[in-house]
Amino acid sequence: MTPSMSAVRVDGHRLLQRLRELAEIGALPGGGCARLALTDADRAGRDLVVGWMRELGLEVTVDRMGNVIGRRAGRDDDLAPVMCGSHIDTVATGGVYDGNYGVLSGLEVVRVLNEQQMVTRRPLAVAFFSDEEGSRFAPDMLGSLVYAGGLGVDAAYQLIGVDGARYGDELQRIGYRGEAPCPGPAPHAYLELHIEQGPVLEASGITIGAVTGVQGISWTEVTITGQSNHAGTTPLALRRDAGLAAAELTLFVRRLADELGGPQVGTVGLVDLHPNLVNVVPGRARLTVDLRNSSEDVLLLAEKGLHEFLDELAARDGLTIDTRVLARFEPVEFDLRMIELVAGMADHLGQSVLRLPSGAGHDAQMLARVCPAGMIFVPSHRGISHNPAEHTEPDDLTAGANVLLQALLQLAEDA
Ligand code: HGY
Ligand code: MN
Ligand code: MN
Repeated sequence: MTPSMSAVRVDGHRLLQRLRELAEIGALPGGGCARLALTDADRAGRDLVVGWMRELGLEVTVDRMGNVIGRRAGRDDDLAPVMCGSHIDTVATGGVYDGNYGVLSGLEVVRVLNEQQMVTRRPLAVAFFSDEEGSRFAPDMLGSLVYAGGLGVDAAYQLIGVDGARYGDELQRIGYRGEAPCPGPAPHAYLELHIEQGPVLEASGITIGAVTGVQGISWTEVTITGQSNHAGTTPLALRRDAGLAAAELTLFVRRLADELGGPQVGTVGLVDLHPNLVNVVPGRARLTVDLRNSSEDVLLLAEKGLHEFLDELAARDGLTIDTRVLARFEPVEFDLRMIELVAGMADHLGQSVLRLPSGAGHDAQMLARVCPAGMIFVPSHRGISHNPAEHTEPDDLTAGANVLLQALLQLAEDA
């Protein structure tokens, strides 16, 4: 890497400005944004970012899953590119940094290199992957999962969202059902810059996280069928109350996580009662259970405990309980070289650094199936994310983007 390359830095103000512009799409009253995958808001966000990619002279490719990759030529242009990126879809109550920060920082890197007329040995690629959140179409990280060959495109097209829409139809409707094949070509390496979304870096007073891996994820949809009945006339002993079972399941999931201890977490995020009326005993309840742990063995234990509890509940109250796996990914360890590269670059740039695992899922865990992958974290204020109050200090955003820039330049000189 030439001395001028190691001296180059991003323009943090410009990056912040881009983040603000993208945040206007799907903006929520009072802050934050909602751009659920493949909605009109997602399309508008995609169109804006693709426009920026083209302004930067990137060669833009859209693949059959709607993953978008902007490619910048290298001196040895037939070498596999070094890829960075993340996602620009959000949860329904999203902040403005989750995913967007990694994609727009990648474009800021390209912009700086264009201004400095620097050409890296390997091509560079900036990607945003479809449906990383999985809130509308489960599983999460769907676009990068298919890109990495973990699921077939045609199977992904059949996925039905929480609103009953079909993935393939919605992708067609928003005009992002591209031609490029999935699985996509394996990059030389993949580096994702992301907010931590947890409390560790801020609590430790550390600016940069060199992410060691991602914990395992287990999403289960549970459908409990009892009998709707009159709230006034039905004696307690005769009830087959799906609403009561849903409440007991929610309490059980928290107790299970407490008892397993360590990094175990458990969340019932979606509860849908039917008919959801004041004077009717609920006949049906649909819930989601999100279990996570960095140990696959303990995650399996948690899943076993869940199913045993559901069997007992069904037997006790004469309920029918059906389950459906929405997402299941084992824990992932990132490539040691990538972890040390991030830590070394943070050091080189005079930033404090901590090695830590990711509590959230990320596209990097899918790219890790096909190439050396790593992540850079910056602090989340009070550890808040998936919430409009999500915030990271501008200096931290700039520091993270400079670590990304310098690490990409190093990787792009690989033979
Ligand atoms: O669920 C997750 O961890 C990520 O936000 N998709
Ligand atoms: Mn994210
Ligand atoms: Mn997220």
